Amino acid sequence: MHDVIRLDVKENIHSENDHIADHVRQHLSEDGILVVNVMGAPGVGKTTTLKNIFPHLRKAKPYVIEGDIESDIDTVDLQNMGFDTYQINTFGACHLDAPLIHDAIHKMDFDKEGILFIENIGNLVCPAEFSIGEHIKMLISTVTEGSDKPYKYPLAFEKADIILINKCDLLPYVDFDEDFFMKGVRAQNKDVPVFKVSGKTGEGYREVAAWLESRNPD
Ligand SMILES: Nc1nc2c(ncn2[C@@H]2O[C@H](COP(=O)(O)OP(=O)(O)OP(=O)(O)O)[C@@H](O)[C@H]2O)c(=O)[nH]1
Ligand SMILES: [Mg+2]
Repeated sequence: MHDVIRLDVKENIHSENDHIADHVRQHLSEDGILVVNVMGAPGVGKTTTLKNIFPHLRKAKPYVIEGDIESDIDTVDLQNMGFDTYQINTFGACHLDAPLIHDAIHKMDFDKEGILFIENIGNLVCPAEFSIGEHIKMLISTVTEGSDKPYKYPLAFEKADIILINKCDLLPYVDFDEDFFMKGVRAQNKDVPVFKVSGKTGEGYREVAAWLESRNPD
C-alpha cells in the first residue's frame, strides 16, 4: 500500500489562460474593438442572433470568430453574407480558451473600430468558466430550453453581462414560465439586462445592438 501525499496547490489553474485573456483584451481595446463572448447551449440561436444583430449596428463594424468542435458551417454562412469570419475548430474541447483567441486575432485584420463577436462552443457549462479576452459575456437562452436553466446552470447566468431569451415566437407552443425563469436569473445576477428576441420575427435585436454599441472597449 502506498502512502498518500497531499499537495497544496496554490496557483490558480486558470492563471496562464487569464494572463493571455488580459493581453487579448488590452490589445483589442487599443484597436477600439469591443469583444463579446457569445455563449449558449447547442442550437439556442447563437449564429442566428449574430445575423440579426449586425443589420442594426449603426457605427460598429462586426467581426466574428466561430468556435465549433468540428465543421465550418456557420463560418461559410456568415462569409457568404459578407461578414469577416474566422473559424476555430477545437476537435473535442468543449470551450474556447484565450490562447486559441490570441492566435486567431493575429491572423485577422481589424481595419476599423467595431465589435468582435466570438461564438463559443455550444455548451451551457464549460465556456462560462474560461475568460477569452472578452469585455462582455452575452448568454443566449431560449423558451424551448425550459425555464429552469438558471437554477441548473447557475454559473453561466451569474457571469453574464447580457442575457437574451430567444425563440420568443414559439412562446404559444411551449410551457415557458417567464416569472420562474426571471426569479432564477435574479437569484444569480441582480442587474443583468434581459432582452426577449426572436430570430423568426426579428423582435428585440435593435435594442440589443444599441445596448452593445453603448459599451466601451476599455
Ligand atoms: N422558431 C425559431 N427558430 C429559431 C430561432 N433562432 C434560431 N432558430 C433556429 O434554431 C436552429 C439553431 O439556430 P442556430 O442559430 O444555428 O443556433 P446556434 O446556437 O448557433 O447552434 P450551434 O452553433 O450549433 O450551437 C436553426 O434551425 C434556426 O433557424 C428563433 O428565434 N425562432
Ligand atoms: Mg452556431
